[in-house]
Amino acid sequence: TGSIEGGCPFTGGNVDMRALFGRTNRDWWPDALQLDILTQGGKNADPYGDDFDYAEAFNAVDYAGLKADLTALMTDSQSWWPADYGHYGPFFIRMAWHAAGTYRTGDGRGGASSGQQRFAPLNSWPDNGNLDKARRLLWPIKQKYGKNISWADLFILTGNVAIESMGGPVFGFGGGRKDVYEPETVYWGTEELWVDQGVETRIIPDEGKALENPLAAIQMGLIYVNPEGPGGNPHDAEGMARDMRETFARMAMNDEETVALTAGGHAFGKCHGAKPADTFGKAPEGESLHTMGFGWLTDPEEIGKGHITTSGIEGAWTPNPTQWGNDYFRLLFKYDYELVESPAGAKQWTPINPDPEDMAPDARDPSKKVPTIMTTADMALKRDPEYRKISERFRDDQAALDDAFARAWFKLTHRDMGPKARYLGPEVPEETLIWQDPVPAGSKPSDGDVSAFKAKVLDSGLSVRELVKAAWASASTYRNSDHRGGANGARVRVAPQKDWAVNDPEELSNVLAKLDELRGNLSMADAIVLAGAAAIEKAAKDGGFDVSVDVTTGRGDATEEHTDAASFEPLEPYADAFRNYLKTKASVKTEDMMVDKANLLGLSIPEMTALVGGMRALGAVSKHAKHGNDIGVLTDRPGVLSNDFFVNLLHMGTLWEVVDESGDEEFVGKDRESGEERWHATRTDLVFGSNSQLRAIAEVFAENGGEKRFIETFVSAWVKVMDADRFDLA
Ligand code: HEB
Repeated sequence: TGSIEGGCPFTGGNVDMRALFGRTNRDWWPDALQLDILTQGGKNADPYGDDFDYAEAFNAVDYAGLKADLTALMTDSQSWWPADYGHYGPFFIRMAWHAAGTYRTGDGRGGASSGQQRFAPLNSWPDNGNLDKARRLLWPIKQKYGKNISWADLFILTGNVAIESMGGPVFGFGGGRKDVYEPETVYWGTEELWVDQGVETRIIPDEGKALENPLAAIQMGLIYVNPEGPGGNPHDAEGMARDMRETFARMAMNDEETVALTAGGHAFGKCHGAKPADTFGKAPEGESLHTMGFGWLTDPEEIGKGHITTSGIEGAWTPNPTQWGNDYFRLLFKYDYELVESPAGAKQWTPINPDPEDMAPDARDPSKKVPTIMTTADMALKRDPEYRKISERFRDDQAALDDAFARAWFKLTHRDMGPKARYLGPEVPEETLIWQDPVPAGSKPSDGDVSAFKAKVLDSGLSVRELVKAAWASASTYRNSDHRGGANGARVRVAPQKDWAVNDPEELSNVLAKLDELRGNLSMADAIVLAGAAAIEKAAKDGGFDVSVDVTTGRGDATEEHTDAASFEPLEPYADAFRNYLKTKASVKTEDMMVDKANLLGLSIPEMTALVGGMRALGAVSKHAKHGNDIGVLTDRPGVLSNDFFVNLLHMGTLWEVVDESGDEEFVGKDRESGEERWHATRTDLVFGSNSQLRAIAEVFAENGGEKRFIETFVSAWVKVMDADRFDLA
C-alpha cells in the first residue's frame, strides 16, 4: 500500500504530526547508530572546527593539479567497479546531477552545496543507486587534496571535468561549497515507502492530487520523475511531460533548460538493468557493518561481466556514449521507438530496425553491438509538442544545444550557492546571470553621512514600528538554504516583495518614499537597514539602555532589470512569526513554521526568542496579521525596546483562553481575579510560555536583570539578520 496521509507543510492539506520533517532518518533506519546526542549542547560535528576558513583553503588548492588528477581518474578503471566503455565520465555526471538535483525553489533546501549526498537519506535513495561507488572512486583524490577541496565542491567539479573530458561544453565552475558533517533535516515527504516499493505518484490530476510544496520529486526517493512514466506507466505521454515540467520548474528550470539538460546528460553513458532487481542488496544505510558503507551489492563476477542493475533500465542512448554530440536527438527523430522490457523487467523504448552504425557498443566489449534505448522520460522530448519544438531546434543547431546545455548545467550546479560573490576559483564565469540575483556594487558611506541620516530619520515623523517593520521586510527574505533574498539590493521596493500582504504595502511604500527623500548619497538598501538600526537604538534609549546597532553598510540597489520577479515568489512567507503574520494556516502548526523560518534565517533558539519578543515590544506586528494589529504586543509602552513581552507572558496573574472559531490560533489573556481582558496573542506568542524549552529562555529574558541579556541578544540577532547576505564583504 502506498497511500499517503497528506501533509503539505506550506500550503495546507491534512494535518500530520510529522509533516514539518516528514519521514526522518530515524524512521527509515531505526537501527542505525544515532550520533545526534553528541551534538547536544551546541557541540560541533565538524572536525575542522569553528575557525576553519574553507574559502581560504579552497583558494590555496592546486586547481590545475586537481583537474589533471580528475581527468586521469576518468579512464583509470578499477576492478571492483569497472568503468563502462573504459570511462567513468557518464557515471560522474550522474553523480553531480543527483547531488545538485535535490534543490527546490520552494524553500531553497536540497542541492549540492553541503555535500549531503554522503549522508542518509540521500546516500540511500533508490534513485542514487550505486552512486556510493562513484564517491568511493573519488576518495584517493579527496584524500590527496584534503581540506583544500570539499566533497561538495568535488562532486560538482568532477561532473564538469567529466563533461570536458568527453568533449562536452562547460560554462564555468565556482567553488565554495563547505561540507557539513551531519545529515541535514529536510522535508522530503511523508510516504513510508520508497519509489521502488510501489509508492503512489504525487501528481494525480483525476484525484485532485497535486505536488505539495516544497517537494520537487514525483515519488519518495527520486531526484525528479519516474523514468518509466507516471506511476510507471509508459503510455501516459501527456502525464510524463506534465511531471517533468512540474518537477523541473520546482528547480527553476524552464522547458528549454529541461530539454537541454536531459538530452545533454543522456548524450553520455547508459542505464543499468542487466538482472532482475532482487539480485542486489540493500541500500548503504541499512547494509551490514562489514560492507563498509557500500550498498546495492552485486556479485564481483557479475560486476566484471557488466551485469549491473541500478535503475533497472538497460542500454545506452547513443552509439557514442563517451563522446559529446548530437546523436541523442538524431536517433530520437530518425527512428520510431517501440516499447520493450529490459532484462530487469523495466519498461523502456528502443528504435525499430536501427541501422548497424546506430547501435551502441557493449559496455564491457566494444566489439559487440547492442540496441540503443530511450526512457519514457526521454520520449517526452518528442511526444510533448512544446518539448518537441525545442528538441527539433537543438537537433538542427548543435551550437544552440552546446550553449543551452552548458548554461543549464552551470545553473543546475550553482543555483543553490546564492550570489556570485560566493563563488571561488579561477573558472568563475565573467558573465552575470539573472538567476544569480545580481546587485550592483554599492559604496560605503562615511560615518558622518550615516549619523546625519539616522538623525534625520528619527526626526522624520516615521515611527519606530514602521522603521523596524520596513527593515525586517527588507532583510528577512534571506534563506540560509540557497542564500537568496536579504536586504542587499533593496528588492523590497520592487515586485513582488513590495506588494506582499505581510509587508503592509501601503505603509511600506510610504516609509520607502520618505527614506528616499532623506537618504542623500546612501543606497536605498543601506538607508532601509540604517533606519531600522536608528529606530532600535532610539527604542532602547527610551527604555534606558544605550546600545549601538552596528549594521554594515555599502549595499547596492537592484532594479527590476536585475530581478527575475517570478523567481522571488517562493520567498514570500506563508507565516512570519516575527511579525505575527499568518497568511494561510498550514497543515503544520504555526509555531513549526516559525522554527522553519528561524532555521532559514540561521538563528539559534535564543536569537529567535529575543527577536520575537523584541519585535512585539516594538509593536512591529503586521497590520495584515489576521488577528489585529497589536496582537502579541504584550506591553503598555509599545515602541520601547523592553523585556515586557516576556515579563507579561509569564505573569501568573493572567489566564489565557482560546478565542477564535478554529480553536487554536488566537487567544485572550484575562486578569485571573477580575476577568478583565488584558492581552491578545497568537500561538507564536504563547508558545514561549507553553513550550518548556522556549519558556526556559523566556524566563532568562524576564528575570530580574535579564533585560540587559535580552537586549544584547536581540541586537546581535537583529544585526545578524540585517547582514546575513553580505557575502560581498568577505
Ligand atoms: Fe539521467 C542515467 C533517468 C535527467 C545525466 N538517467 C540515467 C538513468 C536513468 C535516468 C533511469 C540510468 C541509471 C542507471 O545507471 O541505471 N535522467 C533520468 C530522468 C531524468 C534524467 C528520468 C529527468 C527527465 N540525466 C538527467 C539529467 C542529466 C542526466 C538532467 C544531466 C544533465 N543520466 C545522466 C547520465 C547518466 C544517466 C550522464 C548515465 C550514468 C552512467 O552511465 O552511469
